[in-house]
Amino acid sequence: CNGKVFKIVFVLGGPGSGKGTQCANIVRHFGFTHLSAGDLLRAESKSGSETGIMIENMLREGMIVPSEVTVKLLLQAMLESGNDKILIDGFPRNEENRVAFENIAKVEPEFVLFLDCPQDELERRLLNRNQGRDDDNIETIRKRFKVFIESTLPVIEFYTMKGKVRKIDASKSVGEVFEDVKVVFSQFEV
Ligand code: UP5
Ligand code: MG
Repeated sequence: CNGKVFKIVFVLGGPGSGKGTQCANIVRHFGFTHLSAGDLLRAESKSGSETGIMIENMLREGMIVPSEVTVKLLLQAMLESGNDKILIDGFPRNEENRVAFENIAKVEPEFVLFLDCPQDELERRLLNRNQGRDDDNIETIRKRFKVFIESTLPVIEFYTMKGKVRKIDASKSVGEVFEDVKVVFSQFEV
């Protein structure tokens, strides 16, 4: 990627599993830059451009935005970060995302942090979040779960086969989850 060698960690898990929350802690303790694909897409959706409107409609339906849009935003943010240690939160969400990123960025993740949490707990968290996200209503939340199971779990399975997945029980408290996250990142010397 422009001659720079990035150390990438993908952070995956169902909607509301705590990806954003845990990434904020990882940044503080381990010096990574946190890039949330969803946050980048939400920012882009407000641009008012044609692509922005397309993104807004897809997010409202819990659908996965085409990788050409997401990968471009991620690469731009990676280069702008000035950091070589990057947490990519909520991406790749399907095989198409994964292959596009590998082909364009020409980099594989060091490992994949998988925040595993049962659906009823995720639903409770998202319905309580109250941050005005257009996709935090029960209909879209259910669609997001379905897309996670159908499209994102296969990506996690792919990396499991490669021995790259570090799975954590994300149903515990924020602090307890972070204790387990710390063990994973402490073993990874960069
Ligand atoms: N909370 C967190 N941890 C907790 C804990 N251990 N115990 C109790 N409560 C906990 O947390 C969610 C809520 O739970 C918060 O209120 C938090 O305080 C509490 P958060 O850290 O925000 O969880 P996170 O996993 O980040 O949830 P988020 O809703 O962001 O996950 P999604 O995967 O649904 O959302 P994302 O922003 O990644 O994607 C949104 C949409 O963008 C997708 O549906 C898709 O349409 C689109 N998208 C793409 O198309 N392509 C991409 O590559 C990425 C996104
Ligand atoms: Mg998030």
